[in-house]
Order: sequence, then C-alpha cells, then structure tokens
Amino acid sequence: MKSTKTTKSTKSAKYPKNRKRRLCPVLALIAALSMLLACSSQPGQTSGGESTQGSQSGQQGSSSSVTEETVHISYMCTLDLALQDSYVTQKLPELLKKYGYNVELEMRSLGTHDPAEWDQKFQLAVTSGEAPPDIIQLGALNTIALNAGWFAPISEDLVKESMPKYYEQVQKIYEPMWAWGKDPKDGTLYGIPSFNMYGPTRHTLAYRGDWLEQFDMEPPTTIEEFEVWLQKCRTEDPNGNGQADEYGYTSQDADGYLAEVFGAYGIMPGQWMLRDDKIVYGSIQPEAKDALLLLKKWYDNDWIPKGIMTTAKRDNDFYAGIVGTMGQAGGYAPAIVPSGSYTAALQAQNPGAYIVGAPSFKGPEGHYGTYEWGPKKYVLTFGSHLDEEKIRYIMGMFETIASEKELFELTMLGERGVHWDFADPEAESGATVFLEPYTDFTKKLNEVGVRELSESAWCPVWIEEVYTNYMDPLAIEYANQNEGYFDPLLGITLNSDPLYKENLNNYVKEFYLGVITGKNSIDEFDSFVEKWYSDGGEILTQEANQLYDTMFR
Ligand SMILES: [Ca+2]
Repeated sequence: MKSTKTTKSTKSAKYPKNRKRRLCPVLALIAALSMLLACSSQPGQTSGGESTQGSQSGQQGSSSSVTEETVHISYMCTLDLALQDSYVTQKLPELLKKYGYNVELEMRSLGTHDPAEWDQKFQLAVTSGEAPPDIIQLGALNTIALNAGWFAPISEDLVKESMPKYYEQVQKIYEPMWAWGKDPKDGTLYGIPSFNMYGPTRHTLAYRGDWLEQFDMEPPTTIEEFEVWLQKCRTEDPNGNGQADEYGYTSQDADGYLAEVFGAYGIMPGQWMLRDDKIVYGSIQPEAKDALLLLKKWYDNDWIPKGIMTTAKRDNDFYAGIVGTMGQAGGYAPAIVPSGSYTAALQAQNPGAYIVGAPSFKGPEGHYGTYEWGPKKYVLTFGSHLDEEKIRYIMGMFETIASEKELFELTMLGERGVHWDFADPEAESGATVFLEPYTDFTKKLNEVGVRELSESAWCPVWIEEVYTNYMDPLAIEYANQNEGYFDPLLGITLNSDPLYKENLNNYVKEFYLGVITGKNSIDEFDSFVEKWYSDGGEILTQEANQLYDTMFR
C-alpha cells in the first residue's frame, strides 16, 4: 500500500537493542535525552523523582543510561479503562523496569466509564483549551481534537520500525484497518488502530441449547428448519410454565435488528456494503423485499413477538426465558461460552439452561450470517507536543507489554489468583474468569484497571501468539461461524452523517416495521428507495464511495 523506505531489518530485534541502535549517534542521543528530560520535568507534575540522573550521564552513549532516566507519560484513555490508583497503573512501572523501561505514569481520567459521557467530556477538555496528554486512546479519531491539533502525525513506517510485531499483526488481521487511524480529509495517519481479538464477525446466533434438546433438534441450518424452531417455541412450552409465552426469535429497537434474516438474503441493512466495486447501502437493496415478506409471514403467524423492533428486549427476554435465541448480532462469542457472562445471566434466571452457538440459518441463495461493523476497536494517538523519540519509546513500551506474558497478564487481567484465573484453575491457557469481587464491572475498572480482552489502557495493542492463550477455543470457534459480513468502511463516520444518518435510519426502520406489521405494502418499496436517496442518501452514498476510493483501495 504505502511506499516503505525500508532500512535494515528490525523485525526480530528486541526493543532495548532497537533503541540502542537508533540512538547510536551521540548527538541524537543527547538531543533525545534533553527532550525526554524536558518532558519529564514539566510544570504541574507533582510527584518527584522523575529524573534520577542529570542529562550529562546520557552522554556515555549506552542504552542502559537511557533507561535509567524516568520518563513521565501522561495518558487519557477512552472510558477511563484504568485510573491513577488502579492496580495496573500502580504496578506496571515496577515490572517494566525489567524490560528496560523506566516510567512514571499519570492517568488523566475524565470521571466516567459511560461511552457517550466520556466522549462529551473529552470534547469539552479539547475545546476548553486543555493541552493534550502524551497518549490518547479513543473509540475513533476525534474530529474536534484533530482540528484542534491535539494529535502528532505518525507514519506506518514509524509503527513498523517501533512495533514490528504489532505492525505485522495489523497487516495479518485486516490491512485496510489503518484507515481508521487516518484523517479522512488527507489520509495523514495519526492513530494506531486496534482490533477485536475475536475478529471481524465475532457474534453468532445463540440458541437455548436446552430447548433444542427438548425439541430433539439440531440448530437450524435453513430458513425452513428455523421456521420449525419458531413454531415449536410457540407450541411446546419449553420453559414449562404452562403458558404459550415463548418466542424463538426477536429483535429490539436498536441497530442490527433482524440481522440474521437479512443476512440470509445477503444484505446488511444499516451498514454499507460493497457491490460491483461500489459502496451501496444495505437497507435499500432489493433483497430486503424478500426478507421483509418472510418476516411479515412470521409476524402474521405469531412466530415473532408483537413488540418486535419496538418494546421487545433482545437480551433481557432471552435471559428471562421467553425468547429462545439471542440474535440481532448479540451472541458475542466469549460471552456465550459456558464460562461467559451471558451464560451466567441466563442461568441466574433459568437454572440448568445452557447456550449453543450456531452459524445462522441459510437463505435461498445460501447466504447466511449476522453482521456488524468489523474488526475495529480503538485508536491510539500521541499528543502533538511529543517528539519522535518519545513516540518511539512509548510504541516500544506498548509492544513489549503486548509481547511479554507477565506484562500482558497484568495489563489485561490484573493479578492471577487475586483478580482473575483461568476458568479451569489447573490450566495454563484458555478461557479466563474474573474472581469475586472483581466480577463487578465498575470495581474491576476502578480498582484493577482492566475490562476484558480487546480493551485495555496499558495494553492497547496485542500480539496473537500471546493473546490467544487467554481465549476460550470454543469462543474462537463461535467467532468464526458467521464470516464475511462487515461494513467495508468499518463504521467510519462520514462528513454528512450528522446531517442525515439518524433521520434516514429512522425512516428505514419505520418502513420495514410497516411492511412486517401490514401498515405498509411491499409495493411501496421503490418509492421508499427514492425517498431514501432524495432525503440525503444520495449525498451519503457519494461520500461513502469517496472515502472508500481514497482510504481503502
Ligand atoms: Ca411457556
């Protein structure tokens, strides 16, 4: 993709060596050290001891003298994934010394774990003129912060040189993911993308395994077999309460509604799709007509609940034992395995219940699957005040954390035996569980400073050969059951999205629900599509294709 000004091969080199090699020229070393010292003695830094030696000690030109300088690193992390007093933030500097990193960590928290509130507070920090911290991890490259000049430009080459293992990892998982670290306006890279460890399509259709067993059924593989499932759920009282209160499938009022049904017809309403080398919107594709007619039949037969897409609750109704599947792209692979949190929530209300994940049922052309935005997770950026050496230092530190078992475990999970353990405590790999009282979401975030795999303040990038040891093999299998459907634009916001997207999506939802419930006729489909284009869809389609052409080809 990018022209690479390849220097020497650095792939197999360890970081301390890398730094030594790069810092070899004495002048560069002195310059780098004085910059580091300048950074570590900024005003406003209250804790002492940041520079244990004077800058003259660095003139000896050895890498060890570099690491004896304490490097102060300030950090603003999405959702406040770790706080200053969290176990991870407190413990990490001590462990890092062994690997040649002498750091002092400062978390700048925004006081909330709520995504919307966190983003709001972050934007307020930017617009109020606050200076950026050294590292900023975000859900996406924030336009306001970008325009305010918060981020240092980086390059793929810089990442490749400073974190060779992670660079290779990104290339392997999904090369176009660099796009979400780039400014859509001119393609400049500002952020290192991270991905979900379970891959781009990590949800599957989750069934009540005990209901399948009662019906003496295997998970349905076709629409026809799924209809048998729907019918049995309505008529055979699988929850045993003497009432016909069960349904086999539902969707709530949220994105991804009825995903498995549309997936069976090869389309992704609510997301962009690639067709004939063009980006098109899933909601207005002609296959939606067949899917809607099927859903209308199910609705008329009372095989799906009356509150579908309105009052129905995907998760709660499943946990309550009145819906037999968790669809709508809800079956998150690591959560539906026996040690997973969804299984625990289901069993809390339905002792003896269990979950079976299965590939979604196939449509007439053999299409199947549940869909989502893709492998995108977070983006790691650097404050615009940083010089390249400090950026390299931080990148190297993060690659070391991702590569070393003890650092990875600390930053992802906390301390084994105290905060977490393998689901099988005798095992040395496989599914992990948090231990009481750290099963509590807020306690885990505040006190330990960890959340779950694919999300971490202090391990924001990851290396497959390390992280797969902490994944349940069954979850990996589930995560690969519905391959192929994800947004080719990875959910990146278009310029005009704020103007049109919400209204258009509401319009689509209203029309779809109208057809399913009989308020609208499927014959109105063509005029529905026309109106979608004229109400802003045309502009969005143009922008989507432009984005695809400039960032993804
Ligand atoms: Ca019942």
